[in-house]
Amino acid sequence: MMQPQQRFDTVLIANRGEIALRVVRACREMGLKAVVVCSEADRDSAYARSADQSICIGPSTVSKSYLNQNAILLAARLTGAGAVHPGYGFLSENTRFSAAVEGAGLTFIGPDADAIATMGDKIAAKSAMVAAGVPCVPGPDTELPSEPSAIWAIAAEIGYPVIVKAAGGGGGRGMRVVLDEADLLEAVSLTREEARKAFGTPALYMEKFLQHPRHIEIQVLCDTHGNAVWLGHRDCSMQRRHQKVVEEAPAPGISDTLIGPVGAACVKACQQIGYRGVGTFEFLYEDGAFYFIEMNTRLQVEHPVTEETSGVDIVQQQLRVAQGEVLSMAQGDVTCNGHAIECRINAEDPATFMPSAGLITALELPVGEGIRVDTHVEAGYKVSPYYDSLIAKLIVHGRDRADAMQRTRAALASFKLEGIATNLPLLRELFDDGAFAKGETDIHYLEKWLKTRVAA
Ligand code: MV4
Repeated sequence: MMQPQQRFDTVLIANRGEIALRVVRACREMGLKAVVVCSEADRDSAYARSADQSICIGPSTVSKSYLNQNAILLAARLTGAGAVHPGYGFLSENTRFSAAVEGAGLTFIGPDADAIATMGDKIAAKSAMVAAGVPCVPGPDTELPSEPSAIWAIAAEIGYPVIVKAAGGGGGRGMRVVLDEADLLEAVSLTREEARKAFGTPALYMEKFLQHPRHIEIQVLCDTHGNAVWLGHRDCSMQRRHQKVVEEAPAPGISDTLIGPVGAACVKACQQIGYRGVGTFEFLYEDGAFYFIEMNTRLQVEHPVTEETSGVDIVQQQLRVAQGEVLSMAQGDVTCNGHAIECRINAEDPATFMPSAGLITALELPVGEGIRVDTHVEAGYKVSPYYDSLIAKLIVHGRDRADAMQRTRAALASFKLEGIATNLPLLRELFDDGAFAKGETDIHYLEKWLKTRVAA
């Protein structure tokens, strides 16, 4: 069911940190009022100060603040907000929250609960993509049966190695690689039990395991009138333990002729589903072919690289389509200029990756043409141990990849942050790596590099 669109003049931001500040900025630029909710730990933060109003909804623990749906809905009612922006993480892909927001007569800035539920069920997502002609990883878009002979038959048909995934999983949770048939049944039963406990459903599916893919994603934007566009692609292969470290747009070495039909299929899938808002189609890319794995129904951390290359303000667009506006651009209006790179700056030990909390005693951000830093921290800010370690995103836009990389090196060199440990030294070292400079990386590259590099 399509919700009737209603205009709103106040947006409640159900998030914290850099993304709360990013959404406040978009609201400001559009003449909307922004209300933020915050925990006791975040009362004095820049984004709480920057909003028109901030409401403390509970203690530092996320379950009592940023995940407290009733407190957030109450804050929306008290402040007269007409819409809720969930940011990323927290409640952004929570079916119940989207439904509760709309049930309270407010606009959820994101897709409807049905679309979130479909994409949250990785089997349902895959079958929707198959139906729209989006290329998927070989393997059935149906639940794995329970009879051993049927399970063996599916794996034999796909060919080893295979990967067993939980329908309720995603983002690297609930999956197991199987190299040969001797290990298959045990892997299935272990994954099934984990899935039952972690996701509340034992449903599994099976795919061909791709051994050296890149992670490439396509950004889409849809209005509520059946219009949809894709805003180009990103490469997010540079990750450690499913945490992205560097993202770039466009994905290096991918031609328009190769990815064009894939983007068109993503747009078609959105139209078939009746998708609204922004979304990301995640693909594995190996030996010249794309394979859909998951769709994220939220604004993503790495959206700025697409903003820089496409010139489209993705957060403003989210707010516009949520107001019921018709998309102001057609596919032919979307062009990609130059190259953008994002570095995630984390408060963590560069050697052990342990989170580092504490006081930022000095902060000097890089400046210059094409340099953007999305952050909520400042000198005197205390990094709390309660939340994600992401404290800033350095986004550099250059005329081509080599230019963007060279300017990223310069920006990293002049990025001064004192008082707590960060991954800045690691990023500086990574940008001196030859294979990365050539774009010769895959999803395993960073973890291998971390094991073999000679410590500086
Ligand atoms: C895969 C795969 C290889 N083959 N599926 C990990 C996160 C989740 N989004 C899906 N993931 C993978 N699915 C098939 N059929 C390898 C991964 C994977 C991965 C994917 C993207 C980025 C980083 C990754 C790291 C390890 C494994």
